Amino acid sequence: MRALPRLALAALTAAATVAVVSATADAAADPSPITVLTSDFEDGTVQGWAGRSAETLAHSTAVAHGGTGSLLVSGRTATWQGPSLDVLGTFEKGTAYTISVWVRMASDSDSARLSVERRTGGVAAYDQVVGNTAVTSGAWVNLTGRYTLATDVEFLRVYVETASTTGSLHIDDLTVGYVPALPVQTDIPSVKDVVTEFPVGAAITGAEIVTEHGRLLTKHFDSVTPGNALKWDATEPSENTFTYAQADPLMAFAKANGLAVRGHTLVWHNQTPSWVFTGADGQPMTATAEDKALLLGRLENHIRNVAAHYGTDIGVWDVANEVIDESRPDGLRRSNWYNVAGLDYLRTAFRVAREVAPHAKLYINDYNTNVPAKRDFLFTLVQQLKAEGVPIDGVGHQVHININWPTLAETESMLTKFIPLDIDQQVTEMDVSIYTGDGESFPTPPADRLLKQAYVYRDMFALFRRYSNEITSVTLWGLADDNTWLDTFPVTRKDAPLLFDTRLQAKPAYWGVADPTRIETSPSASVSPSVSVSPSTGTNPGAGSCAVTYRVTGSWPGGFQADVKLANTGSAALTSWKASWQFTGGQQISQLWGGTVTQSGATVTVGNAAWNSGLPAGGSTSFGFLGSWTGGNPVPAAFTLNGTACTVL
Ligand code: 9MR
Repeated sequence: MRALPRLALAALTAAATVAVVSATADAAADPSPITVLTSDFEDGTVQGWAGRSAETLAHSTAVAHGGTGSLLVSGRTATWQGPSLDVLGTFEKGTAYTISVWVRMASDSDSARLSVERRTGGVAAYDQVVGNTAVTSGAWVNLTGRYTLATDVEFLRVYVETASTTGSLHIDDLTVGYVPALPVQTDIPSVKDVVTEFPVGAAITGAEIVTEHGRLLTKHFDSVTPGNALKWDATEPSENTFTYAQADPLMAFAKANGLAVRGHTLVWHNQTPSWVFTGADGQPMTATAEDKALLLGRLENHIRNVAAHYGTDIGVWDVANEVIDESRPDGLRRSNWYNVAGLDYLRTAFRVAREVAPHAKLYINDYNTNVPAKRDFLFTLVQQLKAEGVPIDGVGHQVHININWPTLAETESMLTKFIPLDIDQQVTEMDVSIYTGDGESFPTPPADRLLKQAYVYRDMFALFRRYSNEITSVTLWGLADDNTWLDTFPVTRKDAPLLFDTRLQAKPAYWGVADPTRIETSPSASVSPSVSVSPSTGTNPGAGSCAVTYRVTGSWPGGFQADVKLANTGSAALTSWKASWQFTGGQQISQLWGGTVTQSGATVTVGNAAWNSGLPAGGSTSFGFLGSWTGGNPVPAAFTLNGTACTVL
């Protein structure tokens, strides 16, 4: 292990802070991470690593990821045994560390995962950083994940373990680094002060109450939803053993800061331990009277304990989550709950929740409620249950959407549909993905997507505010783009669905909610050149009447992402446009958006797409691309627009 000396680290941090401050007007520029730990095993030692039990750790030259040495772990007698490294003196609370390590089995094939063990007051907790990943003896596999310590600890170790075998394994080239946090902007309006028709909330997980994340939460939001901490697997991992270790710190923070809490969630088909659906005979439950009674008993016990633990501190509960499946003829999801208990699980859940938390509003929550078939099944179910006297107070619309879907009209129909039921409605998990298909992947969010997203947020919030008689709160599913479930769903790629960027700075999306007139003019939108779509006439801007801004927004070994802004500084409008330049570093464009590209050797020509052909006098448009480079990545020196040389900004 090579830990950087504290002084050197302090100097690096100070230097980085300077760079960071100047980056606030340019939120897309991510500085290089500061490395705090490395283990390369090139010095013939085990560099401070130890086993988790009685395994044998030795320096090895049998295989190496980089250089000639690696760490060999042998003599494992359980899958949880593996190499571990003390990071207690290295990790600071609230800092998001990126941990990367290479793993290779000595002879078996298995899956490996990367975790952190922490202990507070002698009680151990295990946080998974990277889940099971296939590993063999034939190649090195990289495990990379992010970890933020949320609590005070007296023991903290990073470790690697395997899923099913106990064979020997190698690790090599661990690096741990972080990108220094930027201070939360205090000179911008708070979302909660702008949107006064209903409380606005955010979901948080893990460490998002400490340092800058906590400040972002309290500056902008009235309410908070624990994203995972109140789910069944977190609160009752084994039968009748209740633990609130995850939720209690969030709840205490909410109370101390005057935040309302949405309780999420009491009954769900996900994140529910398998023991819940295991019968007295040890077999998976089926639709027998005995299994049904056992299941409903467990459900009642769970709700009585969890809802009572927080009493009046939780004013709204998502009692039931995602019970509709519109592909079924009756629209009811065939979950274990339904398969064993039919609709009685819903009747029990709402009845018990009302008994234990009579003050709380009780919700049925679902996604894609803008899809007519799903919306209608949900409506019918709520109507039926309410007619029976089941105490449902509200419908939660998750609103996990993207920049192209759904339309505003579909969203409005989602709201109007439920008005006749005379119940409350809440938007419970809103985020707006920048992706419109599974095949897309951008290392850095393209400017035109962020702009489009800002207009979606503007229009959706305007709609919600118009329906403030129906909507009693709007919650976003996350605080900032550094922590979103969409980074791994539906495929692994970096998404940017929220109001604040990965460094907690306001995005154009934020201005879409806070002040739409500033979407394109605010400093945070300087990364988002305006996209002109208005039709216009004319042909050529004439000499010297265009300006080009070419920015590399992300760069990595062999690859990069860039944004290009074209401004028509002439007096004539263009009905179509074509930009051209020469690369001098062997760059090759692999994917371009916002235009159509042809590249012949070093010469690149980008023409307009069908939707952005018009470029009025004084207007501008932008496109972006991913590319590779071999000999370097110099910025092109000269550009033309429709054959005319442009000023390069
Ligand atoms: O945001 C949650 C994520 O951290 C969990 O890994 C995931 C596991 O199921 O659940 C996410 O939250 C979900 C919410 O509870 C219900 N609606 C969909 C959300 C996104 O998956």
